[in-house]
Amino acid sequence: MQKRVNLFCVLLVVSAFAGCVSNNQRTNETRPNIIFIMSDDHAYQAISCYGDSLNSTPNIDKLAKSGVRFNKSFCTNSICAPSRAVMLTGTYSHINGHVDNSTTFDGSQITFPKLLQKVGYQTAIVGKWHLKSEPTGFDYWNILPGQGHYYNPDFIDNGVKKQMHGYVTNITTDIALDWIEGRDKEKPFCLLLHHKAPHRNWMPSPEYLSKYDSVEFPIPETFFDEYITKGDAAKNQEMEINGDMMLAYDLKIPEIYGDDSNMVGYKGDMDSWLRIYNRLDTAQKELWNNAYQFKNQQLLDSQLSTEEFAKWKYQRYIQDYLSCIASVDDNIGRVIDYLEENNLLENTIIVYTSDQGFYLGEHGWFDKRFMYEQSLRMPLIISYPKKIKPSIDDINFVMNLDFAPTFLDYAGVEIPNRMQGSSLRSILQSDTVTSWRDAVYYRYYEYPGPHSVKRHYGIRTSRYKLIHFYYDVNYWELYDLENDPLEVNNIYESKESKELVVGLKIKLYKLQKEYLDTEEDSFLPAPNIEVDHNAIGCNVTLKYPYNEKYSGGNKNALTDGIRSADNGNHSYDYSVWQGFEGHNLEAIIDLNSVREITSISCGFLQNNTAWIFRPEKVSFYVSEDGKDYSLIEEVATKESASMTDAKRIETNVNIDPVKVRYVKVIAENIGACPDWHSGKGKKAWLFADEIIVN
Ligand code: SGN
Ligand code: CA
Repeated sequence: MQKRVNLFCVLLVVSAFAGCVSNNQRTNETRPNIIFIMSDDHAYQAISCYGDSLNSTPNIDKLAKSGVRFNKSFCTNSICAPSRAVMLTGTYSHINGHVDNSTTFDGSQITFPKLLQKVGYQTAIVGKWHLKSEPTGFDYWNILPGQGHYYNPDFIDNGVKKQMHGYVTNITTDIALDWIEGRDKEKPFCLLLHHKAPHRNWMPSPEYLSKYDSVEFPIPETFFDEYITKGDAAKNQEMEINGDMMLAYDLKIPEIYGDDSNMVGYKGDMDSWLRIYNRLDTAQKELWNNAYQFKNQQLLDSQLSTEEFAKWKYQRYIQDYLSCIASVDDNIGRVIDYLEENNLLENTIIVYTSDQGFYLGEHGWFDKRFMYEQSLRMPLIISYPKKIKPSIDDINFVMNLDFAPTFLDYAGVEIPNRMQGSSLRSILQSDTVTSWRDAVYYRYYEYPGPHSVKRHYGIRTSRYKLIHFYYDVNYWELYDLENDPLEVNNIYESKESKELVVGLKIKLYKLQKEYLDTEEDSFLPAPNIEVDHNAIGCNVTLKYPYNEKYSGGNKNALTDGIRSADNGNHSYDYSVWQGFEGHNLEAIIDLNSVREITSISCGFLQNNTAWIFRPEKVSFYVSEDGKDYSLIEEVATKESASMTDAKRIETNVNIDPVKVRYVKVIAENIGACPDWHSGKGKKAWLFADEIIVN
């Protein structure tokens, strides 16, 4: 609240000032430019100014030297698209609606670029966007589709897709600098320069392919963590360097499979890898092969134990990851140089951050999502030579929630009440800050989902962290960050923690109330639906097998009386769907005796982003003896409204009552992903949840 009062004073000053100067003067003298640089998944552990770092990032460090380095900067929901939505709107995920990566951003809501644009800022976003809907509030946008590619990436330039030649981090910077150069120099600007790097699958630029070949990085203390005091979420995640990284796609050792296409994971891994590798042109491939083939051969020639191989994987991961960061740092140097040469440095707020933290082998992990420190904490550096003193090291609890209010505050725009963060201006400009938050509230939703990190929420104070895991589990973890900075000793159950837990829960519930997030069951996948019908429990014979990965829970899932809910574009519970990869669903149901039936139906999933397509045609047959089948009807499924939203499609036939014992359903898989799809030519999936016979 204190902050709002301050802001009000600022606004009065700004508008009084505006009254006595011309618009141009006001623009140039009082309103700063903003360059908001963000990388994807850049861990603070990989920035040299953040202490005992693994690498050297001279340009990011230079920014820190000229401004403020935040040491306690946190995100509200440690995952890409949600964090970006928080930054744009200044609101928590449950307010802006973007709770997970599968959501489509509602671009009609208030964002800071829109408000800056309204008061005469030129606004642009270049690079990663990831919010699915088209950017709103930008005069210029040139974004990577989806996650983007490292080599020869496609860009969508104000709606038009074109492929660029080269390395993504350099190209993103080129486009950004071109835009700054070509802007209207009479107006202030706000540029969001958002890098894809160092996101998975960590592909270094040609000049850095061998950068860390001779460096052996220290293995994190918790690399072989067995999660002894932790609950099911930590034990069942799928983000372990040793167990979950793909050998070709992540670790760049496709040679390891030799001719053995029966090796576990071979197909999916090689598909993913080749799709990426084949973007390289001949010259790039040659550079790539020259760099990797020799080191890969060394690995193949050595006889590593399981533990040694795990350590090798860690080294390869960190080498590639840090090499990607070397390009990010170089390109930040280019931006600083440009601003310096063009006399823009003084009056430009430069922010460097990442969408969240990242694991670099701590607990044995890569990726993020958990509320544990490495993914909760984000790097954050802000420089603004005109107003901010150099070399400040700050320990206030700041959040990605605060970015929007901060930009608006500096631009002299009123901060909308809807925004839940606070302007960092008082922290940035004064030495002692009174009345600032002393705890952060966190909530993560994307489960079921990639990497299988269970839903949780919690509170972090300066000393403690209390986390509640919910949905399909119900338990708490508590860490004493002072005595246990590695978060390996969950003390929730200990007797001595009792009083502490009570106090922390009160604080947590208070924050939930303040942020309007008091419902635990919000944004859950809709529960599955129980249907009563005549084929429940009946034996199903499949002509082509379902893929074991998506069995629907059991082999008779198609007649178990459970189907998925129709939950629009929101996350589906994949556990009820039976998946058929690259071929048809052809099922015969034996009703055990001759019965009168009047309808047959079947539910299918369309989720194109997950390579799951509706069948174009579904044919329903019946038979009395299981030998002669008569076709009842062929049903063509209709295209659903949007290709990006997931949708359940029910196909149904009504029949004049007939007496039959066998029912046959043939649903035609489209076979291969269509030309417009990223999986073009690769096997398409067909998902069915229940064949309902009445
Ligand atoms: C992809 C990655 C995951 C990553 C998510 C979310 N797999 O699915 O490792 O967690 O994106 O990342 S990959 O095989 O496609 O690389 S995020 O940055 O968008 O949140
Ligand atoms: Ca079912």
